[in-house]
Amino acid sequence: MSDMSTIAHQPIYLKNYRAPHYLIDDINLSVDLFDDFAMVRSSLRVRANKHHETDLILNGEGLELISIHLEGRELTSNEYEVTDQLLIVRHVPANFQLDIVTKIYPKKNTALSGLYYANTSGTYCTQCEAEGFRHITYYLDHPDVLAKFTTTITADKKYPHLLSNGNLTASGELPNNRHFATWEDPFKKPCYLFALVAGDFDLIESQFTTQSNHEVALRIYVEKGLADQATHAMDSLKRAMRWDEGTFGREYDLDIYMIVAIGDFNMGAMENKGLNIFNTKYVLAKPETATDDDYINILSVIGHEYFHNWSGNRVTCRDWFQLSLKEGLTIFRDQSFTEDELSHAVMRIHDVRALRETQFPEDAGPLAHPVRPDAYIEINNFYTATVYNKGAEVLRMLQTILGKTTFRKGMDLYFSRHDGHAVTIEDFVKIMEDVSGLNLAQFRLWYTQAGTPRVEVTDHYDDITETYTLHFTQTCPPTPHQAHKKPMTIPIKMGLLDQSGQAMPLVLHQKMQGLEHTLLLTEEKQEVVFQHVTTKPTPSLLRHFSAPIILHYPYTDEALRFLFQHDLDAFNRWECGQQYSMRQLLQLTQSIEKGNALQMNEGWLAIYADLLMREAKEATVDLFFLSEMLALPSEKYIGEQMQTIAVDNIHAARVFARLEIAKKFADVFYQHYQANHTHTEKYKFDMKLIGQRQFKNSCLAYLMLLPNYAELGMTQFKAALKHNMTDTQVALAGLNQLDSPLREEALRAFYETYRHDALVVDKWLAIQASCYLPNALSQIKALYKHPAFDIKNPNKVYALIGAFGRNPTVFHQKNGEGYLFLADVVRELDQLNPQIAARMVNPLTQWRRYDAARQALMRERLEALLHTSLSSDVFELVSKSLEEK
Ligand code: B3K
Ligand code: ZN
Repeated sequence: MSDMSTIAHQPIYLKNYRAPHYLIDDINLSVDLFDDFAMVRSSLRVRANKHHETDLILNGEGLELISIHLEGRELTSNEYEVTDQLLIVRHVPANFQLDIVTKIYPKKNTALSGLYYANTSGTYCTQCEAEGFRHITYYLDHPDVLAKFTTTITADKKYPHLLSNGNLTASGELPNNRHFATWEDPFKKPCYLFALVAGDFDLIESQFTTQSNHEVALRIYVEKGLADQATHAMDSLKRAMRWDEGTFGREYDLDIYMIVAIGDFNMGAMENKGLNIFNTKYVLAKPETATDDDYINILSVIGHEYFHNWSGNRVTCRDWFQLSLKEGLTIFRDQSFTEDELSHAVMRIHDVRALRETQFPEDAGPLAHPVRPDAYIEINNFYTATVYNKGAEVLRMLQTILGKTTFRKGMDLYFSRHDGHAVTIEDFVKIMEDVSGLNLAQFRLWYTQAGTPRVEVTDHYDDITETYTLHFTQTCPPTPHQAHKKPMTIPIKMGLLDQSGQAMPLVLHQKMQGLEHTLLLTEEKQEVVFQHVTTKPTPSLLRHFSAPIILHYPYTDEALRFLFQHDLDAFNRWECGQQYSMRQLLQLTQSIEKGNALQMNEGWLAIYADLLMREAKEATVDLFFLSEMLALPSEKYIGEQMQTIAVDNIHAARVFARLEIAKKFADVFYQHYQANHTHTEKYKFDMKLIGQRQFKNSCLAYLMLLPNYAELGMTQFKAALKHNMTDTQVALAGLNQLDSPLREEALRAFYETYRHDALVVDKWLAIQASCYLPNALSQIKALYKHPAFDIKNPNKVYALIGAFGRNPTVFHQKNGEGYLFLADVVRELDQLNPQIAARMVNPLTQWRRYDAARQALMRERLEALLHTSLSSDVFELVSKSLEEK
């Protein structure tokens, strides 16, 4: 690794946190937008904080400083110093006015951080979290500096909508076909929540009356002509507002709530106060272009950004190490919201699947970090599954341990005690201790220890004493810079089933605990003895996934099948099915490795028979849930169970199993398909219809593995095209894996139909990037050059390159071509947009999990990258992934 690059990328440590020397109470910002540049005038009211030092150090990057005045007097060049990243004003008084003018170039901003011009939408917009504001003007760009913002925007009238945070206080005409608008945000906020938008939009409007009868104007701004695609987003917003009042007593606080949808956006969305900016992907939906999953994701992301108004905006983070304070909490809130609104079982399954496929590998790899990291080089690299999703799991555990009522009390106290402040995770945990009277010292380890804990469970039944004993042993593997771990507090929600599948009463310490109980593990080894257990029970453990751990109990195949049928906890029914399938898939993988003949296990097929012939026919069946029960564990998750991920054998095993299931149950799949497929029914976002669509499409996906049914897929594809994207996409995804002229025909028709709809073109790219036919990589490379692809547009990169990186057999093909292609893309991307480049490099950083030949090829690419000039974003990930263990 070259010394130069190491010196340029210095880590920042939590232990070095200091309160700011200066505070800014008010900022008056005026942004004049011109075709080629923007002038930014910022008037700051600055005051010394407790520790008065005489130099004021402001952050600023890529700015042209035009002038600087202190108390109205222009400073001479020896009174301040400008570096690449700072503006240092020497010998300032304790309280003063600072006026700074800078010039910036939004159209040249390809990193999409700060103020930029979004090409695909033809609008100006901002993204300031985490450190974008310093690309707009010199400022104390830290979350613990809270100021009142007044913002004036001037622009040509071709941008009719000029928006910023808070309430509109003035607007009007200016000479030269220009106009202005002034916005005032009454709530003090850190600059990462600042937003500005200038553009031409269609607007959909509605109102919401809060529980205390406050009228709020709701506005969603979308690209011209797309207003009909914002109705689901508007509906989702109202559902979120109502839910947060009912569940957490949180009410909205401004007169207006605005959402703007932008086509070029690095992330999903951003919670700027009163003016959320969203990726179009999480706003726009209509039946012919959006799938059920898109509709669900919109509900959840709209909810997420709305919930941030309290968990993030009213109470914010002291520093970026506390990121999970707002992100973990807000994910927890949005997960609870979609569970309540849609389905407790299915949403939990989705969330756990995502956790296992993204966060568990992160926790087991070279980039593992605690939910509250203690060092970073580039904070944007820490918007991770660990900070977000594991952070949410930690709060879910806290709610489980404290009980809903006490947890809610804690939330209320958190919001009232810290309203208007920038606080820490410790402040949050302290409150939960205050309201519960519990000592959470050990629980805090969830924030500081990285790695996924593993819990081994064994049991013993004594029919003489009628006691049943569970033995638990917990361990947590070493992670970078953390060799040894302490035992953690782990809540295990559980129940016992008797031989007929009935829940057994749980008696502990001679006390009746009901039919379900949460055990709290705290020791490395622990034992729990249940009394009055009249027959040998089958334990159902970790219900609803009550802790983010890997739990292992040595179930027999029969016991798994039994729980799969009888467990009262829907999540665990699914989980037992997954465990059963996982066993079989791992055995098949081994058989392939040894060159043995492959055979399907009868018990496994019996599970499918039971689902399809019995459960699917019951009057009360939940088809949405059933479609989850039909799915096999993903290749990614299978690989996670192995020391060395056998990419090709896993793929072959899974293909074999799916094909055998399809063959065995073709007729019944077809019956269910027919029974649940309607050509005429209009799409509705409704749980029953979603269930039907998901189930019949699961059946279709199996059927399409059989040559006889390719035409059935094509028929659905053609009928659904232009009407129902859920049905279109599933059929296309099936056709996409067929070496048949139907594949080309469908892909062509799809593109011709939707070539002008950016979000649907993204689907077209992602589907092809998920193809595992032999020539897939060359097709992906061709798409990279296709006019539909645009490396400057994050959604296009996520669609093509993101999906390619998740396509195991193609990315990991033995000749290393996949690695070479990805590394080339990352290098090109890093020059334009480091945040996106850093996201794309991730699959290479997992090199230690593969065989020696692949390891060598992946390392070679990583080392070559390190010898080029990299952004701190990519540098941090690549260098950490190469560090000696
Ligand atoms: N808070 C933003 C994420 C910002 C990411 C900066 N790299 C969106 C969200 O989590 O709601
Ligand atoms: Zn968030």
